[in-house]
Amino acid sequence: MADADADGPLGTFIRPATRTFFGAPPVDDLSALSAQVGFIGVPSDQGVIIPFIRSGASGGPRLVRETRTRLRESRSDGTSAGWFDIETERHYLEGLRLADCGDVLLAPGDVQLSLERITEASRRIAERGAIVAAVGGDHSISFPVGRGVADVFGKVDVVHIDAHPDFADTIYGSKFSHGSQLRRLSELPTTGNLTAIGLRAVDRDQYEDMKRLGVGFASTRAVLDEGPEALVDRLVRPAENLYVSIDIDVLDGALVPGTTLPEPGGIDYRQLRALLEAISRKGRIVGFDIVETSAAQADLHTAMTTAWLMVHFLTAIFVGEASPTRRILEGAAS
Ligand SMILES: [Mn+2]
Repeated sequence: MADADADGPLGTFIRPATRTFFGAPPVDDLSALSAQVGFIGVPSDQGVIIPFIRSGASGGPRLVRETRTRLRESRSDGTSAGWFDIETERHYLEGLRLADCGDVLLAPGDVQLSLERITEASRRIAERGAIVAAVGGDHSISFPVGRGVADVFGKVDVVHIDAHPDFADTIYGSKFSHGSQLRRLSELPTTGNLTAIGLRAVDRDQYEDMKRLGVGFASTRAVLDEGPEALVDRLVRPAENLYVSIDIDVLDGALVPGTTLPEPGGIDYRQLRALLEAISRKGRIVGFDIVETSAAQADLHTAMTTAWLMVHFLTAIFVGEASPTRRILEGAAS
């Protein structure tokens, strides 16, 4: 059979020197973006609580670009060659239009300006009709990315998947760390229902605040006891628009030694994948981020896990039988 790898943009045996996410065509003019998924790297360390936590998540986008899943590089027409799944004996995502929109140029020493740039990039990708797929970076980026997506879609429900709630009003006096971004998202008038899943390392005051402010939440134990599908069905309400924020540290610390703050006792890859598949059935996915893949330990295993998770989530979004995103996009295309 034909080798899916052979049909690269430069022919059979060479590839562009600069790697992009999944070999997607690079886009440097967002106003000309024409894709179903727009990847954007957000190489931020600015939200990390230093010196208590080791930084390095700014290297996440580079590490994820360097990995290689079974999702093959672009065909000569620029669309994805897709990936083969032996478990279902099907080929997924062939012909999907992916684009690598590059990295947000963060403003050195100016957090507010950096946040504005992240929001602007996300808004412009969403305006072009692409799902915003942001790769962090530390978790503080979810607030500006989610804000940019909500600028385009209006009401957006948020699902936060993380070992930690990141729901502190302030941490050491700052409102924009990687421990506060869910709280900032909750304050946006565009944010609807908010759900946090996979929690196991939680300060009591954040637990009390989530209860007081109506955030739906589930501990890691609840995911294990109920199972991912039943838990999502109980906790995540059907939504018109959904933004999903995935901290890779929701996985057991042994599985992701290259994340910023690995926590023991987490869920495994299959359980996280099942959570995302169940969430993809709850509403149109208008954007997601995947964060805290860190270069501090130069761990390509964690980056590979991150990349595979994106492939599996995109497959659920674009191929899943009960995916509202798929129905909406097919309706728009016909
Ligand atoms: Mn987090």
